[in-house]
Amino acid sequence: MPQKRRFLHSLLRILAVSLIMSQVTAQRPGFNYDEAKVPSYELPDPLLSSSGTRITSSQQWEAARRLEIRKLFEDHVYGRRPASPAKPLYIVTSESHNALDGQAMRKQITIRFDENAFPQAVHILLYVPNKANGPAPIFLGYNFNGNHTIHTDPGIHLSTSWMRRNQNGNINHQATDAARGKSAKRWPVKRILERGYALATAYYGDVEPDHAQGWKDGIRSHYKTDESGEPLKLDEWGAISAWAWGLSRIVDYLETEDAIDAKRIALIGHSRLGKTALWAGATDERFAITISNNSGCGGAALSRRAFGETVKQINTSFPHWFNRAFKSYNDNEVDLPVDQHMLIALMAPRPVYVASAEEDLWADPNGEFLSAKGAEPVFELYGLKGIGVENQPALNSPVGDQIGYHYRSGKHDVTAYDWERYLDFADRHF
Ligand code: GTR
Repeated sequence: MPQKRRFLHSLLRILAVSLIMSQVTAQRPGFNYDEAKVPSYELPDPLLSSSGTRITSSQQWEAARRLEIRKLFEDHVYGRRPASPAKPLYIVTSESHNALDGQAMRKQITIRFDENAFPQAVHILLYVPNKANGPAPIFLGYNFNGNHTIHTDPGIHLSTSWMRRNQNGNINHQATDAARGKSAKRWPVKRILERGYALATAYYGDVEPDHAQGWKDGIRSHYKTDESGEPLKLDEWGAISAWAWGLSRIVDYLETEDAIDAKRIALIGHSRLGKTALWAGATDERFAITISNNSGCGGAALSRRAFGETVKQINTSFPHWFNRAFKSYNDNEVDLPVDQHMLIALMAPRPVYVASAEEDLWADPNGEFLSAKGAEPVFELYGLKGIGVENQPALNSPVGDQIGYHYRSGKHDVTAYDWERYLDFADRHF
């Protein structure tokens, strides 16, 4: 008997090891996925200003260091952005008070940024729970493939925008009815509404199509000056900054919507849209909570940690996401005046949540944790507790107070598990 048990034990061990190995080899080859092989690095101190002043109070942080760090991210990573449009148009294209079997009000709104001929339009899909008494708190997040993919609700307009993927119901980069509901697994609409939250979403490609020449059909071809009226050249800001600007424009609209409590907006984004959410949350304080789901390199993960995707790789695969200056940090992360923990610190004192997935080694789960952890000293200036633990927690064991974090089992994705944590986090802070 003991022999049989020993045999079973070693069999199980072999199975476990080969499972881990298959996960590692399923990642892109030629990159580091071994924690033991991460060279040592030193992070810039969020509380040491470039003039050498040590920041010891939230007043000092807000008066000087916060702005300084924001500007460093503008200049070296994402780029500046234009002012908000003077006269946006909000066109309600449909409204039903009996959507989803009576659970919600569904409204679709088109934003046109200016009255002039500029064709760019962003289409918002909004659900508000009918059971809400008073303006509802809301989750806002871009979708990857068009509003019609988040639910099979036949009332959702089919997007006519260019679609990045030529699959899952898209033909010649145009959506067809076959694409309806294709991303529904990532959007538990019913559950969000049940828990008392409204939901707003829009297709990020409405703001700028996600490819190297996408700027030609996006807002970057239209806006040529920044917030202070200075010239803003195309390569001085990237698509992530353009998409983040678009999220702020959706907030402009939400502030006019009676059914919504615009003081309780939780912004969520996955992967490249998680990077976008973090930059939007850092630049616009109207986002009361910011949630980064598996955002990885250029998002929550530390750039200096050589693990998974690198700055050089992201700039090579996606030359349009960041500004020109960021490319000078290819193979040269050490010279970056910031690292991503400082991006998370820019949310302070507002709550922020970072989530990683076990099999998502490309996004460097531990690097995402360490960056959330590295933002803690700034939250402490406000007397707030950040993440509260020293090391990355065990799988599926969420931690944190003002900075939430979890490391779930499974792949690079947004799952029901993730959403439950975000809903709990929002309940706790709203
Ligand atoms: C990957 C990219 C990641 C992440 C992801 C996504 O190819 O390397 O940084 O952004 O795409 O957005 O799906």
